[in-house]
Amino acid sequence: ENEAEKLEDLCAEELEKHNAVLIAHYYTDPAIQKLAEKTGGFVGDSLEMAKFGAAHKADTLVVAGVKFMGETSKMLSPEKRVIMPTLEATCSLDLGCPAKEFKQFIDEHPDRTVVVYANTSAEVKALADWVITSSIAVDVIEHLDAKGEKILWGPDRHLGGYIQKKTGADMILWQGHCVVHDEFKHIALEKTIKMYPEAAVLVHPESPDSVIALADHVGSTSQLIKAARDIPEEQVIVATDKGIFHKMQQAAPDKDLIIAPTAGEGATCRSCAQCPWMKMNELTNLAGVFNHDDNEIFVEPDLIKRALVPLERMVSFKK
Ligand code: CIZ
Ligand code: SF4
Repeated sequence: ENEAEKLEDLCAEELEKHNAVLIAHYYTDPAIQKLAEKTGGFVGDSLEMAKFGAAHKADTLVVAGVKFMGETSKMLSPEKRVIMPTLEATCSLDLGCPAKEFKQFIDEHPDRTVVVYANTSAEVKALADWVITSSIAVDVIEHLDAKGEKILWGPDRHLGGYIQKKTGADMILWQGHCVVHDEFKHIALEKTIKMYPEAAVLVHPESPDSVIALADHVGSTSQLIKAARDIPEEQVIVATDKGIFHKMQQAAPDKDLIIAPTAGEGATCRSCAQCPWMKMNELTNLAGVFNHDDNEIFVEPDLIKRALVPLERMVSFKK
């Protein structure tokens, strides 16, 4: 047995000993995703992760992802213990949307329905009428627009702009962005497309609109995985965190997956299609997750009560 296998076994033993289940995001290290698969846990997008956690019988949910995912899991399963390999793992959308300033933004537009992306703090969710993920974003905004509602959207400006274009809804956007998706580049992607003229282009809508414009398919993580499986093309260029390749390759085993370029030629990228916070989830900190008490997620009961209103709308939304 090599070191990595030993660590993996140790993690699996610890999970079992503590009646815990591992719930991982698509963007985490494949080693973490494999462990979740092997131990009866789950790999998915943030909404699927929270739903899986709420339905599971384990006492403890180990959430490998970023802080807002731990918080959402806790709010949907307040009776369970929710712990994370590290509480340092956050998200540039969450960081770029402080509750106090977002509250001011809302107060400036009292006539608007407040819709926030799941990638926000519990405090920001508690201010919202709706929480949505990218998998249901367009459908929910269409539903609200049809009722004549005007929207105040936060925090991702690219996703917001994409939904606005797609639905024609009246939307005012908070100007946040994801450091990973914001780095996908139009010109460099055009070059990649020239190199692989037969390839289909799949893009996550947190990417800039100039990159979305080159896409054959735009969608959430789970939707992109389904697209990779269902499209006829043998080659697929993908603009999202490359952690997704683990599950995408399982869904489309014979296809050639190519990561979209994150910066112009010769330039250095900050994230290189890898979320710096997702990357903080490692087998080493996962192995020790039960040994200390400073990595548990707590959310104030009053905050849970308020945030659950828009969260439950998200969970029970049907097109
Ligand atoms: O970019 C993210 O963090 C995503 C795609 C989150 C999610 O909803 O799974
Ligand atoms: Fe946030 Fe972007 Fe990382 Fe997702 S990939 S957690 S949106 S910084």
